[in-house]
Amino acid sequence: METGINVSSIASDLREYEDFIQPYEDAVSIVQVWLETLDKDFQRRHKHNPIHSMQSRIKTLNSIVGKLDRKGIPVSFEAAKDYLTDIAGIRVICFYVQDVYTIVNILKKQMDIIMIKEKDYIEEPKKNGYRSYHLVLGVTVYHAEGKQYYPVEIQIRTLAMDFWASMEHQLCYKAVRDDKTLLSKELKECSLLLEEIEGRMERFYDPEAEREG
Ligand code: 0O2
Repeated sequence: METGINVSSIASDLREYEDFIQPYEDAVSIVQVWLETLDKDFQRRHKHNPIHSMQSRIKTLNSIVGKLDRKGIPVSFEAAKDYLTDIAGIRVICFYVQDVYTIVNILKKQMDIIMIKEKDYIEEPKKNGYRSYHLVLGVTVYHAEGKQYYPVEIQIRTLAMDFWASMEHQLCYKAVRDDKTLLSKELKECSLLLEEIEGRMERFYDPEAEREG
């Protein structure tokens, strides 16, 4: 029966995607182990877990194709490898702003990494109010044939920053609305309020006290 769908071509694309994506999954696993170790070590030394939670994600084939298309780059796995640094991503949610910087500093000291991109949107928030620390690390993945760096985008932010980013994404993503100006103004104000609130709460956090307790 002629379905118009080339099943063997889809199967071969999927196989190619699986081969392509495997080292990115390996790179994410490596960073997750670093972060889990760091969190446990910090708890042992300071009686405090800097990491509240973590999520990782690998871009789907559809999303890779969509992003290359949007950037006007002809779609291929080679192009994805050369131009996309967010195929593998990890989001790390912390309690306090100082935890974010603790994690950033420890990650930067890991062996077998290169720094590809670093943006401190906490020190310098985006115009819309977005706050977060972004790193793209090249993480060494060892294969039978040798080793290679694969980029992992790591977004590190506090609970308050994550709350704002999730709400902003929910309210703005693909939304067609006629109150955009008011919404942007409100979101900016909410970001400043949340920054103030987390600062007030963080003032009560004393790492020395936790160590003694
Ligand atoms: P998704 O679906 O979360 O992956 P890039 O866009 O990656 O080519 P750029 O501009 O250097 O390059 O990226 P940047 O500024 O480091 O931001 C990358 C990611 O941070 C975004 O990925 C979002 O996840 C998050 N982000 C950045 N700005 C905002 C913002 O204003 N609001 C929210 N909610 N999230 C933001 P993607 O690919 O846009 O989306």
